[in-house]
Amino acid sequence: MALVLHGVRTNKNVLKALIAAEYTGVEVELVQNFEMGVSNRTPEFLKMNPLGKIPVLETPDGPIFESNAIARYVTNLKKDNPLFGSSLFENGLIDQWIDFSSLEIDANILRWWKPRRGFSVYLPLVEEAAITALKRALNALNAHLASNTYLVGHSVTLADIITTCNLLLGFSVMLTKSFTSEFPHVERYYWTMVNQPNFRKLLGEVKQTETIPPPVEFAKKPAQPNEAVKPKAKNEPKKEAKKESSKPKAEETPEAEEEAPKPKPKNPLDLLPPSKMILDEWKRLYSNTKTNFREVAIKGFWDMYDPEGYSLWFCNYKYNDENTISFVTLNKVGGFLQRMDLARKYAFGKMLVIGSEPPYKVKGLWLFRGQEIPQFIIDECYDMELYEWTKVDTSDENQKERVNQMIEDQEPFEGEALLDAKCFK
Ligand SMILES: N[C@@H](CCC(=O)N[C@@H](CS)C(=O)NCC(=O)O)C(=O)O
Repeated sequence: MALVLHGVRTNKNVLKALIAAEYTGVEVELVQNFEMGVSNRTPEFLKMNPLGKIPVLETPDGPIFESNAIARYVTNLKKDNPLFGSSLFENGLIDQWIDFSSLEIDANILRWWKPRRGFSVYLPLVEEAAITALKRALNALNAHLASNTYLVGHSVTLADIITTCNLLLGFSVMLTKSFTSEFPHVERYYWTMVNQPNFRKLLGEVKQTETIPPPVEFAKKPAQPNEAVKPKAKNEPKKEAKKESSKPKAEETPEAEEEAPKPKPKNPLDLLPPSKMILDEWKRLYSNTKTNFREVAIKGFWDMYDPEGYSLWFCNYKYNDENTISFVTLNKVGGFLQRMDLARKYAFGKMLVIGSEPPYKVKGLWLFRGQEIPQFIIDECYDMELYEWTKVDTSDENQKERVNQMIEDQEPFEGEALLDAKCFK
């Protein structure tokens, strides 16, 4: 008889058990007509899990909650299951990676993502700490995967199932390509795993998010944790009772609670008259120029630059006196560039951290589509107001030369050494 699992099929914690069941050859059926925010609030559900969280597995001996425990239980239903490795040591390593991906990866993705969905308070410093910790974990994972196809041994284990499900939420909602490209072995691992037949059967086609959602304090209508799925009004027709399909739907994401996607309004910058400057061409030229930077990249920039379609801006951090610790200053700039992700199609930027000793100065150069700093960036990236912005007058040769020096990371810059130069492209 099939075991009954409570939860929604697109939830990454539910998927851990479903994928483990697929590998193990155990029948696990999702409970019918489960409604997030409703079914998990009933007294019957709270008896199974007092926190009212999914997933919960009903077993012949009683309910189990906590997704990793459920996935282990399902895996244990097959004797000598290779998902647990081939030795006591491998079994220990599998537990190691399960804990690592849950505590170091999943927990930090959630710390970053939840405030941006309105499930917890958005605090920039907390977000920065979460991103730093996540990158540290992904660096360690990346190093391990540089010489290993799977986390443990030479085939898929429960560690891969749980780690991939944890990465699934990240890749689907927060970790854009520009973020993950720092971790090429994690990327390779992730795409290999989600395309394994037993994963694909449940996940369908998996896509990577192209944007990071803005913090909810800037969004038009904050999502409320328990409002995501409201109980139906009495006179609303009841959905026909049917068994949960095991086929994935491409548009669903492994989020905790789901909302109907809202149609995206067109960005006003897309409605501007076309420009002869192709931003991606400039970014490619910048990235690919390794020598003769002045003659090739800088000259190329001015050849491409379209003063009608784009504008250049200098920015100067307003609180340079506070930049007394080098790594905090660098993290601050790194966080700013992360949050600018939403502007990637419309901007290029250089941020210089200047000085050989504190306090460090942070100054930047930005190229934006249009004649003004785009309003959506001002609205959605709180860092913008921490800088003074001055439009570059390109008829002034001194200002043009300053642009060149910033693009080029010229050192010394304005008489001082550079602590770092970061590029947004
Ligand atoms: N550590 C738990 C986390 C469970 C969890 O947070 N579930 C979320 C969905 S991913 C939930 O049910 N949220 C509803 C709530 O918090 O009330 C596990 O791995 O099972």
